[in-house]
Amino acid sequence: MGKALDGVRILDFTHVQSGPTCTQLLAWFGADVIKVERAGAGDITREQLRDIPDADSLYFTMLNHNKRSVTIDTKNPEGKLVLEALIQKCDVLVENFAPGALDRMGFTWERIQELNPKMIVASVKGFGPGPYEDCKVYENVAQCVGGAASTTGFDDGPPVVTGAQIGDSGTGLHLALGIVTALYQRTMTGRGQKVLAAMQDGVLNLCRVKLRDQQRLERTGVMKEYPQYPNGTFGEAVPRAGNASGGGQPGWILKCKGWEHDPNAYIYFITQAPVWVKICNVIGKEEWATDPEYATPTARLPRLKEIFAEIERWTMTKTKFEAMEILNKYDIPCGPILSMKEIAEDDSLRKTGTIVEVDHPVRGKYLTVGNPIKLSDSPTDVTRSPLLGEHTDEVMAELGYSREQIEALRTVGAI
Ligand code: CAO
Repeated sequence: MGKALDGVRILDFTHVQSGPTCTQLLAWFGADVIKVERAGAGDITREQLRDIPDADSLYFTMLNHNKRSVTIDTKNPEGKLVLEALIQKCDVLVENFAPGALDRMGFTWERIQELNPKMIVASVKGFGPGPYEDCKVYENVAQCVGGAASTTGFDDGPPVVTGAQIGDSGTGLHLALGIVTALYQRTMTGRGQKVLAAMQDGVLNLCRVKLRDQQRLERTGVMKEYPQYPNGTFGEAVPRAGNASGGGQPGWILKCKGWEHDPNAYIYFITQAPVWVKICNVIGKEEWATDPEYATPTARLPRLKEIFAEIERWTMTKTKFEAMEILNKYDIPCGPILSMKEIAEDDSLRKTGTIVEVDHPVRGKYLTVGNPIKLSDSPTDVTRSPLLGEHTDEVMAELGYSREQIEALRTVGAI
């Protein structure tokens, strides 16, 4: 079966996490992704957080599947010519260098357009145009400036960053959407364009509901579904809401059997209004179903702490999986807190290709997260990440270089 992006060639000038997640997705959808790396060194993550000496790290391998790797010194005049040939041959250039790095290399938007007017140039940057546009940015910085950290954690503690890489992988995902959209527009205009995904913007997009709450707070001075209500105080900005649900369905994380020893023996429990009577029956508080102090969502809001404490008395008598099984029978929304170990061992995630085992010639077998987006006509086959420069000769030959020319470029350090 063909792939959705068959025939699309990507010049992948990305490194670390944000850019590579974007081009990995495009590769999974069938694009030919040619990763250009610094000769002799490669993407810095190849050697970061190594668990096996001299083998590409999991950090690198898990972000660079299904790509080809060529090494080019793009500051070498002859290396620049190779890059120019690649620009002429590709549809999209994706980069996430520090602001200005591509220009300093001599590849301004204007120069790229001269070489290939159909080229789409897609960039991840920390910030969009403005006072911080020249700043370098990493994941947690993006979480802090995009509104995630100030709204995550507990009210009596400091801001907290999340384990989900919403700044890096989240922005990579935004950029991938921008790229396929620009490719679609190109089918009508015949022109390339610039695509920018700023990490601050990507995080803020994912924190949209918190900007909603900021405005609700300014209008009413209180947000009744937040744990600060009814006894705490609200300040001027959206407070950290602990484990409260984001919307109008109150939820909280509750202890389950074994919580004293297992840091993940917890379940997320949502007191969804339509199943309130079932919740009362399951936890043995049948009287709450008709008691006017508990029977309606509005009546429950000031009592959520007490209600969750009562539900927890029930969840603590079950393991998180037992609780999940019982609650699911009644359509009560809930979810066990799964550890990474449990996720890695989950059969259903392996069956769907969301967790995949990959073999690598140097490091051997390892687990990775496969394509989370499933297309019925474009299935994903996850293949291992390339070794540094593994495809340099192959790609150079495709660009029309002879064996002698390739050797000569290698001798001068251009590739
Ligand atoms: N040949 C020769 N030189 C190369 C090259 C190649 N193949 N590939 C890259 N380089 C050079 C660039 O030309 C640039 O040199 P100059 O600084 O002299 O212009 C340099 O390598 C690129 O460096 P950088 O500044 O991008 O890298 P850094 O490690 O200092 O910074 C990062 C890393 C991530 C902070 C920065 O790239 C950045 O802010 N990127 C945008 C935001 C982003 O994606 N952040 C997420 C990173 S993942 O957490």
